[in-house]
Amino acid sequence: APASADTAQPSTAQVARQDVQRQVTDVIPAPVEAKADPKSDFWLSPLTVIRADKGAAKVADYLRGLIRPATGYPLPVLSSSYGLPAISLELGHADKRVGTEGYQLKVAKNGVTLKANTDTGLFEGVQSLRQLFPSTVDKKTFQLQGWKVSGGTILDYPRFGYRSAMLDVARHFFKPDQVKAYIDQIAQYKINNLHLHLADDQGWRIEIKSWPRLATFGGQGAVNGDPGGYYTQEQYSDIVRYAASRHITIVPEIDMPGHTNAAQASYAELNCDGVAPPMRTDIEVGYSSLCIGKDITYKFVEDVIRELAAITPGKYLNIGGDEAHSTSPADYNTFYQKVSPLVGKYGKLITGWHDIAKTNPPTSALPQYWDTKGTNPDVVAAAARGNKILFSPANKAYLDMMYNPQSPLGLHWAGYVEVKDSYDWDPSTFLQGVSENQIAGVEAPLWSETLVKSEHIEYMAFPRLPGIAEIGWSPKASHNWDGYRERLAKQGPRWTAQGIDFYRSPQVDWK
Ligand code: TNX
Repeated sequence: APASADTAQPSTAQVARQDVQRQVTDVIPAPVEAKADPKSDFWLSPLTVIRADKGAAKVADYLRGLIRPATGYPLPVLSSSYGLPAISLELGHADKRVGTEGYQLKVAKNGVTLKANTDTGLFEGVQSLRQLFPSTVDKKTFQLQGWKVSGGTILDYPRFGYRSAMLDVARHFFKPDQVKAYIDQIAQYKINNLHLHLADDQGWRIEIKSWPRLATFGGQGAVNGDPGGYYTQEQYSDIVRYAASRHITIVPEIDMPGHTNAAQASYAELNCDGVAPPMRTDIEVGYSSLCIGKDITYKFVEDVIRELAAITPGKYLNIGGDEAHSTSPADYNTFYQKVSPLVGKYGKLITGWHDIAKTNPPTSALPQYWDTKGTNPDVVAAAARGNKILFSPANKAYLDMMYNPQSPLGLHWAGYVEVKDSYDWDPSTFLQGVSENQIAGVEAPLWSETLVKSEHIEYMAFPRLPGIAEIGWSPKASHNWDGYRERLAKQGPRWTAQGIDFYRSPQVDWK
């Protein structure tokens, strides 16, 4: 017999009661200033409109796309509210302190006001606003329930301008839609760069028209003999555009002069002995090197940089540099003296793993610190010359590290990294001799030796990614594990609503 109507369908009140209450003070990353006011809750209604200043329409449409499916309300985007209750997006009227990425948010009984000086600020403000709704707002289907937005005020802006995630699409390939899904997931924590590791020993993932076999041959394989793939330049551009719509800049990496087996397998002339090695499907590192003494090597590198620069609107190209164990120190230096100027020639700035710091790169270059140690003379010297440093220490920020010895996915060369480990560190004290004003920001890299599906990405990134995002955005003074773990617990229902399969760390009392 069919269940009776009242057992099959929970009432609106039941649905609302099951949900976790999230205040403005619970937002992740923690805002600079937040004052909760339970007397100022705003209830969304079928009459609510989204009122947007000129220049705010894109963010308004994005907000509408977020909250319309679950609420089922029309939420028209209008330039005037005509006296109706409104979520109002105001551009150019914000407090000076919020700068170019910050925002001010006020949730009151009669409406919501979000102000920023740029549409990026409005976008980041929307990410905070979303978290004040019931978690079910993130479901893709209509939910019959009331929609309370928790009352209060926020004034917010980031600690660091560069907040990044990295996805290794070389060890295993992830299709454009999978990359877009990850972009949406990281955007909600105010990450503003996505570093794509596009080439490594096991796969080359970006079409280069002047060297077509890189993708058509070098893109075929993956770790374990799993299926490969590559992005056409058109697909890459589409990812770049999608990321831009989420206020995220794509930073493409071509790893060199090591991690190049896929390229060397595709073109015999890139090898000193003129013999193409076979493609590799294992996870060894450090055995490959471009041939430093051959002219064709620099023609190859220049062609790749030129084509990649032409389809990359962001200012950085990542030229790798890590684990070049088969390149002598002298050759490594020779290589970068020739390659560094090529990046500038095509209008881009250099980023790369911190190993490049020893080649005296231009001060505009951004070395990325991946080591676990608290000392590194080359990186400290680069910082002293004026290079900003990007922090992603492997024992804290690497999302591919196993959580514990039982983790079904991941590696553990840098140790086991539980949620608390990944949250409880500070880039301004991690490396002796590199302090706050010498730091560009933080990155959470996700290497994919053991990851083949989106669910694997999600399980490794959540719940650690929000912690790295908070380190990048929130004031140092607000950093506190005990408070963070309470706020993090309340994100769980949001991830469930979003269909994210996250690691339920025993360090957190999940709601
Ligand atoms: C080290 S640290 C690498 C990658 C691996 C990763 C796995 C660094 C810049 N390179 O080649 O994929 O460890 O955790």
